[in-house]
Amino acid sequence: MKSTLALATAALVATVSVGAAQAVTISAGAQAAQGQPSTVPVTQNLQNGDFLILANPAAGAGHVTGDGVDETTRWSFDFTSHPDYAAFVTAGTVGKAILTLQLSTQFFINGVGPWTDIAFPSDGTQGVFPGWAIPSFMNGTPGVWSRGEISTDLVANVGMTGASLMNWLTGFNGMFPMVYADDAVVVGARLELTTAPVPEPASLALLTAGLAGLVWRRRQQLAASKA
Ligand SMILES: [Ca+2]
Repeated sequence: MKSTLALATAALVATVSVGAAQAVTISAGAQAAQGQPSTVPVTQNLQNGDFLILANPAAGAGHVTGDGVDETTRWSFDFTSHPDYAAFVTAGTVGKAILTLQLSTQFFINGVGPWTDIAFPSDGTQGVFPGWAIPSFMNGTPGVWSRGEISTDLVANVGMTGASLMNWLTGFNGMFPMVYADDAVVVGARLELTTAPVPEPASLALLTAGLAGLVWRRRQQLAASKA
């Protein structure tokens, strides 16, 4: 009885110690073949490196796929080959999700772009919400390509939950489908996921001390019952 309790307590302390390990971070990127792609007719999709730019026949007259106007772009972040992927999934919760987009556009309204754009995890059917409403962060002249980079934390700044992002990641077995729309060419993208904070060392020490106290008291009780 006594040894069983001691073993169980040791196992519990060991489990807590593993949980107190450093936060795990995994990242994945996607890259375009061309920042100003060779365009195709508006009725055709355009694969631009890792990014698939979807045809949009509803775009206005004169538009083509790849001009960075009224276009939806899809890709997947591939975490499957990251060495810490398994450890990340085991940790169970996403605490931070830093999404970085490099955009190239020639579509400026009142000198700013992109215009009313959005990005979020999506496989084309379902998604994780709320989406990231991307502010206009580039200045430029219509018809002249400009490039810029912007980042956000999808949890802290956008309002997606860590649980829904983890479900998305595991639901696609380490692939992480994304969508962006609609007035720029996505040149590059990166997603860095970090596990949620672990218990503070102080509270962990208290927990361990509490368990040690329980073991000591149980031993005293056992000793007393044998006396
Ligand atoms: Ca737009």
